[in-house]
Amino acid sequence: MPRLVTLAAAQLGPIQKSEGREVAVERMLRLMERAHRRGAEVVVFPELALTTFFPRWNEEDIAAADHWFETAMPSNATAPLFAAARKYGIGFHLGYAEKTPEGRRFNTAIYVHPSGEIVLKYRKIHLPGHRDFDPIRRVQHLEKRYFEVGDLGFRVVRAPLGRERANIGLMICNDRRWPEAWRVMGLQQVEVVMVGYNTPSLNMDNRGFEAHHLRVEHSHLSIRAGCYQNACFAVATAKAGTEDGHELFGHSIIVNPQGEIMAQATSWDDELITADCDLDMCALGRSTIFDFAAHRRPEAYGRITAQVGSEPPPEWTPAQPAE
Ligand code: ING
Repeated sequence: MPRLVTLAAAQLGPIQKSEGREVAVERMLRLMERAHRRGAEVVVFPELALTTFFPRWNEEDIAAADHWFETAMPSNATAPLFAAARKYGIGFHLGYAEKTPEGRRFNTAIYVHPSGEIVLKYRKIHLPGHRDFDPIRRVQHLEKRYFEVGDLGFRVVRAPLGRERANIGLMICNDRRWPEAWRVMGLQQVEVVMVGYNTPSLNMDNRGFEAHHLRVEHSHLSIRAGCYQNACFAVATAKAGTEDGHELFGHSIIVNPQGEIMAQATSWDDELITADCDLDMCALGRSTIFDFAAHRRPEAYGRITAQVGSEPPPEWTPAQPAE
């Protein structure tokens, strides 16, 4: 008997710096209503879904950025999302900037049960970009300034998903580029990874040429590989479009454990894509090619946790001197 769940990626178009949370929440409620009509049981919203991608803006005094952060979840502004979840019987994933009562700041994501209860929380571990204003860059990417490295690890939990129960894991944006993030969850038998992202459509590092089409290609490559190599589904949802002149790409996708793209957004605006996912599809990879217990050799992987950066290899020299 298949364990069928209808998953949805609720891609958001741009949110301008001047637009408040209520604008984003209103658009998200429309997408939840559409998801309900489509029979979707879970909706995945993007990273930092309530505001513009503010790490592109430098604030000397970090407290001046506090208005981008949520100090409560749900809050008055986000309570309608929790009410809609109960009304439609839909679970949802939400990415947002979190400021804790102790004043710590994280790039955070939660998965919320249709009852409105938070099932799982994750705080972004791989923070790309830089800490201080970088004059070389075309656009700033100050995630290391505004957020601490997440302290909750890559946890997987078995919880209701639609009418079934599934092993659910969360990651955020840049995490998808790091195979370690996928594998730590694969080692917990993750079946559905929910990942939101805000990714510039052009390389802003200004430190070398990257062909434009590779921006989307690299994102899809990372997600498809993660799913295939860990026998899981992923719902990857973009915030897209032009925010105050800065373009983010869309191309949200739902991927199956064979690494196949089941559905893809084609706009750079608010768009809902859905897929009927048979969670039992994870079992094939997990019991054959990626049967970790049968095939993995951790004794050969020491460098992966022993090292942070890479180091140059030893030089080879010929045993016999050249004539
Ligand atoms: N954004 C980008 C991402 O990882 C980036 C940053 C883009 C890094 C392209 C490397 C290459 O998709 C966030 N928010 O992590």
